[in-house]
Formats: sequence, structure tokens, C-alpha cells
Amino acid sequence: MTTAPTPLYRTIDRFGPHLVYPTGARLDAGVEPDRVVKTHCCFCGQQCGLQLVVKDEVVIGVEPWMEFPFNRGMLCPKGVNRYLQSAHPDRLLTALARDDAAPGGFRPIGYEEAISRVASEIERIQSTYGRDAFAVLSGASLTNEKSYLMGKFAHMCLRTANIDYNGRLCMVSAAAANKMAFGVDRSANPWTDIVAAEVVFIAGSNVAECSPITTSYVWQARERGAKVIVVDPRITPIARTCDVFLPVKPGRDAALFNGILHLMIEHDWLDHDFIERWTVGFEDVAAYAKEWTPRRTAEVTGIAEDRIREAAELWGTAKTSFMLHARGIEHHSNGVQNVLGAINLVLASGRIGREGCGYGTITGQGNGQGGREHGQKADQLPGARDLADPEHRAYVAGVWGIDPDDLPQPGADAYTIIRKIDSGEVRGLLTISFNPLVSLPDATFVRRMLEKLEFYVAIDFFLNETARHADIVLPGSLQEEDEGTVTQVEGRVIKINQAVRPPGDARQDWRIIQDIARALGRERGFTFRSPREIFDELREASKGGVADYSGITYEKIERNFGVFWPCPAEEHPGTPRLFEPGSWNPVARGAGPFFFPDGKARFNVSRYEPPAEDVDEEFPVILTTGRVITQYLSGTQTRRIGPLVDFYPEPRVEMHPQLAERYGITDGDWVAVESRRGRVTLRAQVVRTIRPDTVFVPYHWAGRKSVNLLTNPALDPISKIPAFKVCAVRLRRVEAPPAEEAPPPVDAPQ
Ligand SMILES: Nc1nc2c(c(=O)[nH]1)N[C@H]1C(S)=C(S)[C@@H](COP(=O)(O)OP(=O)(O)OC[C@H]3O[C@@H](n4cnc5c(=O)[nH]c(N)nc54)[C@H](O)[C@@H]3O)O[C@H]1N2
Ligand SMILES: Nc1nc2c(c(=O)[nH]1)N[C@H]1C(S)=C(S)[C@@H](COP(=O)(O)OP(=O)(O)OC[C@H]3O[C@@H](n4cnc5c(=O)[nH]c(N)nc54)[C@H](O)[C@@H]3O)O[C@H]1N2
Ligand code: SF4
Ligand SMILES: [Mo]
Repeated sequence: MTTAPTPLYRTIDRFGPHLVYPTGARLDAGVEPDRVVKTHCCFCGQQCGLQLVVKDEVVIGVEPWMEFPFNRGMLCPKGVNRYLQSAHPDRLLTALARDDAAPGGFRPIGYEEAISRVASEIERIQSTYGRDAFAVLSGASLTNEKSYLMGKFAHMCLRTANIDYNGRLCMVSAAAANKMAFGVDRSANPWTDIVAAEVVFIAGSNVAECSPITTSYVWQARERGAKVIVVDPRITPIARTCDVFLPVKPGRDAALFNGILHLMIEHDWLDHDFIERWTVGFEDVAAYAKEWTPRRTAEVTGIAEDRIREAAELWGTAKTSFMLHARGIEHHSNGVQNVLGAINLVLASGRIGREGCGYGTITGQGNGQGGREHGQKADQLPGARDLADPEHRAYVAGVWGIDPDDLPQPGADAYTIIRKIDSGEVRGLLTISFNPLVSLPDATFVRRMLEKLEFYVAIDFFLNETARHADIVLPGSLQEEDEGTVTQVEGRVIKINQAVRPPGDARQDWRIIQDIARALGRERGFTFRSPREIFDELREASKGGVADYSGITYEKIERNFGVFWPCPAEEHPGTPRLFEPGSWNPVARGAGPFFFPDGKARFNVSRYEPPAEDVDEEFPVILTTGRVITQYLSGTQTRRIGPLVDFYPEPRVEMHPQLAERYGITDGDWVAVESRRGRVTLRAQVVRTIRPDTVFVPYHWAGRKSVNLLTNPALDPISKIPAFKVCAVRLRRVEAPPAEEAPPPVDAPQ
């Protein structure tokens, strides 16, 4: 006889009240939890507050945390189900060594033995080929404390120039453009300013699926009468309810922004006073925008001229507004130019730094913001300081007690590090919180490079697809197994609280890094006893920098539900809204609101270039890639959570009925999608919500289902972000995937 499982808890999220079921057979229904821990979701950059329910050192459920102001108890399906990863049978409990004779290709080894092997290989590679031959690829799911430690470990312990992080695939176009225009890289406003805006402009962001809680702010604005403009090649859920929808041809956003600016100038929808007083460079931008007549803009972007005029009028005549964008405009070979175009629209309107007047780039990973501030980025030192700047080097070297000349110079970006394996410049690699085989473009090349390495060590809590190529795998910590801070989408620094201990031989990531430093005999500077001690040094190292955390303490975060940086002193309240008259700004020091010595923002010409790879006769269809609501990034975590898999079990090729008809494809058919780099065979999903010249495939799957077998590794020349959002493909209806391409059994080694 079978009985229905008994629910453990009743909980509520934006989909309404529902029941939470126990994860393990050990747990009886109605069990009393040992504790309930207030913390945050382990997934996206919204970092919703929630409570983890713990019994016998296992996270068994999630409850809302109603008081946390950002999400007020709301969670998306990933947040509600995230607890199911904690006691997953795939959780790594020991260190592993590659052993082709062992089942699965690995055998468990002792933790200390694994650490000494890592240290001796680092030693061997660096002494044979030079220090830069050992590279580090880190991640922005890590806390600020760990991100800081990774930068310090690479720059001070390994003294390699080659450290970069997975935010290189995510936030760097926005970061570069923000620095160029505002002198600082952070969303400028708290999200409450979205609610107060008359017009919300959303460019290249599927907010409803990727930043669900941000959507609730947009809805609140709409309830107060706000108009919403959406730019996307697909009619995403938010686009269905917007006022003006601009179905841009992928890769053409810079043209669109110039076209809108052209109309703002023509109709004099400009804030002359603001432009005059607080900006430089408008003339050059205006001269370039002159070329972008509505007709030419319509031709290049594929958007009807009337729609462009409507959007320009709404934006141009608004009294208050909020500009939001995400990877749709940033994942391009001209990603920085696209973002500069969006920023120019904000500066020309003068609507920034006031209530209801804002700008934000929606961060992706859990610590997408803090993870790009404290020194794990190729060109960076803590506090968003520059590794190339002699003063910045001297300051941080002082905090670390080393000679500035011992700090390496800026190194290569993530993709270039992979290319350096090919040229032999990089021979050894450590990855932590990064799954490059699934997340980098041209996966065939990446796989070949992983196999070419002389030594590769991965630190993760699951054996992700990249780690399957490692020589040593070290069992790191889940987010709920450690404490620390992260900086969420608004720039609010918040506190992750530990709910459970790492199981088995698994260790908190920061301890593993320090153990490697010790085994190398270079433990000076790596003897922290807690995340709090690391944070205290981070505060010191960031002091006086743009991302100044020196006035933030764990207690202050808990008291105030987070603290917005910059926060230069313990008595300082933090800075929710940047660019407000009188707000703290360590660069302008009173000269003006923006983070340049003269206090003025910079207009930058946002030059349109066609995508690095465009369609032609041989490859006539545009492929764009992205996400679905229930899967997260390379899928390592969410492909292991049953209810999320059920919702969207495999990638499909989204295409318009017109395109499907041209190839004789009907919904559910197998389609071979081929680019110059590879082929995947997936089922078609025929929908009216996409441009007829474009197909969309989500990227959360590995092996033969990985869309990154197709994508183009062209990089933006400034940010070095890969062009995930455009490449050229051809389609073919097939009866079934060819045998060698047949989907492998669930989670088999790829
Ligand atoms: N469910 C879920 N949520 C997530 C994540 C996840 O994996 N799953 N990941 C997190 C992370 S790390 C990130 S970076 C964010 C990403 O959040 P988003 O950027 O919102 O997500 P994407 O799906 O990558 O792309 C957004 C949209 O860009 C559109 N697009 C494609 N090409 C173009 C173009 O040329 N121009 C314009 N204007 N739009 C274009 C796509 O159709 C898509 O709807 O989400 C975060 N949240
Ligand atoms: N085609 C295509 N490709 C893309 C994108 C796209 O839109 N299209 N988007 C890009 C974007 S925006 C992003 S952000 C990247 C993301 O790409 P990745 O960063 O490679 O993806 P993740 O799945 O986050 O991989 C992180 C790994 O870190 C582990 N992990 C998570 N938290 C921790 C931790 O605290 N400690 C340790 N030790 N490990 C941890 C997870 O188990 C996982 O194996 O993908 C990029 N790739
Ligand atoms: S919106 Fe992001 S942070 Fe919030 S519950 Fe969903 S995945 Fe977690
Ligand atoms: Mo991302």
C-alpha cells in the first residue's frame, strides 16, 4: 500500500501558500526542527531573505522571513526548493583523485594527502614554467570574504597574474561601462525607487524568470500607473504586460539607444541644466546620434519605426524613471557599447540620484556584486581598486605587509586563461565555484584545454562537469555550511548565516585555501580563524577605495537588514542611493555627485557594430541563449533538485511558427542546430513569442545538451565578455538524435 507523503511545513511564496515535504526517509512528518536560521537564498543576485529549517544537521525546509525588506517573505521556485540540495546523495564527502581504473574515474583519498598533492603540483609547475603558469578561476557565488581571500591567495601566496572569475561571463560589460560613465560600478538606487518611477525601461532582461522579486517592484510601479518599456527579441512574461515592446534583433541595442537619443534631441526631451552642470561629452554623443534617424534605426534593429517613436516619447517626457538592464544587452561582442547607450539615455534625461529616478544593472550570481569588488577579478585589488594603479598597489600591499613590487600586474581574463593553456603559458589550474566546461562558449575547445592541463584541482560540493576532468577534487562548502557577507543587486551588503556543519571530510572553502597556503609553506597572511576575521581585513583593505566597506560590521548588517556601500565609518549609515547631493563619494570629495575628481558623469559615444558573427547563407538563423525560471546557471545545483527538473526537464529550441514552417518542423520534433563550432540535437518548442529570424536555447545543461557547443567565443574588446547572445546557426529537422549524440543516461559522466 502506498500513502501520500505527509507535508512538514506550510509556507507561502509569490505563487501562494503551499506545503513543504521532508527530504529524507529519516524524518517523520511533523518533526520539531532543532533550529530555524535567518539567512538568504543561495542562488541569484536578489539574495532574498529566508529561513532555513534544520533537524539533525540537515536543512529540511524553507520558511519565509517576512521582515527582510527586499522580498518581504516572497521567494521564487528556486528559493522554495533550494533546501533539497543540502542532503543530496551526490554531495562530495571526501577528496577525490583521478584514477581511470576506478569506477566513475575517481577514488576517494584523504584530505591531507590531497592538499599536499595540490601544493607539490603548484610548486612543480611554478618552479618549472614560472609563477603565471598556474592560474586560478574563481566564482561570484562565493561570499565577499572568500572572494577577497581568493584574490589575496592568487596575488600574495601564488603570486600569479592569472586569476579571474566567472563574473567575466556575466557582469563585466556593465561594470566597465558603469566605471566609464559614473566612475563607480554599482546599481545606483535601491529598488524602492522603481516603485516611485513613472516609466520603467527594461532592456535585455527576462526579469520575471531571472529576477522574479525585481518583477514585483515593477508590478508595484504599474499599480501606481507607471508605463513599462521592454526590449527583447522574445515576448518574455514581463513583455506580455508591458506598454511598449521593442522586439530587437539580437546584437543591435546600441543602434536602438542611439535612435531613441536622436528623437530625444530632435524633440528637445533633454534636461539641459543637468547635462550642462553634471556631465561632460554630450556634444560627441549627440553628433553620433544624429546619424541614427528613426528609419535607419528601424532598419538595423528590426523594430517598427512607430514603436521606437513611442518608446522615445514615453522615456523622453517622463518626470521620473528607472532604467534596468541585464545580460541581454551585455553578452555581446559590443556589450560595453550597448550599456553605454543605455546610460546615455539616463544622463540625457537627468533622471538619476533622486527619488524615483534610477538606474541599475541587474546582478546575476548570488554575490555578482561583491564578487566583482574585492580582488578576484583579473585587474583588481580589494575595494574595487585597480591592480595597475601604483597608489592602490601600495595601499593594499601595506595592509598585506608585503612590498608592492611583489604584487603581480593585471593578468588575463577567464577565456584568455583557457586560451593560454593551448599556447602552453598556463599549465596548472585551480577552479572554485565555477563550471567552465558548461558555461564558457565553444565547449569542445574548453574540454580539449582541460585535458591538456598538466594539473587541475577543482573545489566544489558536487562533482560538476568540469571537475570530472580534474586530477584532484576537494570537497568545499555549500552556502548554508558557512557564514559571511554578500552584496545583493541593490548594493546592500547582507549576512549569510551558517545553518549546518560541512559533512564528512568537506571543509569551508576558506579553510581549504588556507590549507593549501600552509602546505606550500607560505601561510603568512593566511591564518584567519573565521570569516569575521577575513571580513575585518577586507574592511581595512577596502578603506578609502570606491567600494568602501570599512564602516560595515556583521552586527550593523543584522541590525539594519543590510548596509549599502560605500560606508566609510562605523557611524556612517551607508549609501542606498548613489549620486545624491551630499552623499559620500571618496573620489569627487564634494565636487559633484559622480565618482570622478570633477564630480561629473561622462557621456561616451555608444558606437554600433554588428555582432562578431552574423548570419549568412550558410548559417542563416540567429541563435540567442539564456535562462528558464527553474534552472540556475550551469545546472550543477538545480539539475539535482527534482521539482525544478520536472518543471523544465531538458533544453528545447524555441522558434517562431514561420521559421518552423520553413524547415518543416512542428512542435516537439527533433532539430539539429549547427554552428561553425558544433551541433546539438534538441526538441523544438514552437512559440509565437520570438522573432522569426531568431531561435533561443537555455544553457543550463551539459554534454550533448549544452548549447555552448555552438556559441561563439568572440569577446568584447573592453570587457572581454563572451558573445553568448548572438551566433549564426542552421537548422535541420531530424528523426532522432544520431546515436553518438543520443542524450546520455541521467547525469552519466560526460
Ligand atoms: N531562473 C534563473 N534566474 C537567474 C539565473 C538562472 O540561471 N536562472 N542566473 C542569474 C544570473 S548569473 C544572471 S546573469 C541573470 C541573467 O538574467 P537575464 O539577463 O534576465 O537572463 P538571460 O536569459 O540571460 O537574458 C535575458 C534576455 O535577453 C534577451 N536577449 C537575447 N539577445 C538579446 C539582445 O541582443 N538584446 C536584448 N535587448 N535582449 C536580448 C533574451 O531573449 C532573454 O529574454 O539571471 C540570474 N537569475
Ligand atoms: N550560452 C550561455 N552561456 C552562459 C550564459 C548565457 O546566458 N548563455 N550566462 C553566463 C553567465 S551570466 C554566468 S554567471 C555563467 C555562470 O557559469 P558558472 O559560474 O560556471 O556556473 P555555476 O553553475 O554557478 O558554476 C558554479 C559551480 O560552483 C559551485 N558552487 C556554488 N556555490 C559554491 C560555493 O559557495 N563554494 C564552492 N566551492 N562551490 C560553489 C556549483 O556547485 C557549481 O558547480 O554562465 C555563463 N554562460
Ligand atoms: S529570486 Fe533569486 S534569490 Fe530570490 S528566491 Fe529566487 S533564486 Fe533565490
Ligand atoms: Mo550571470
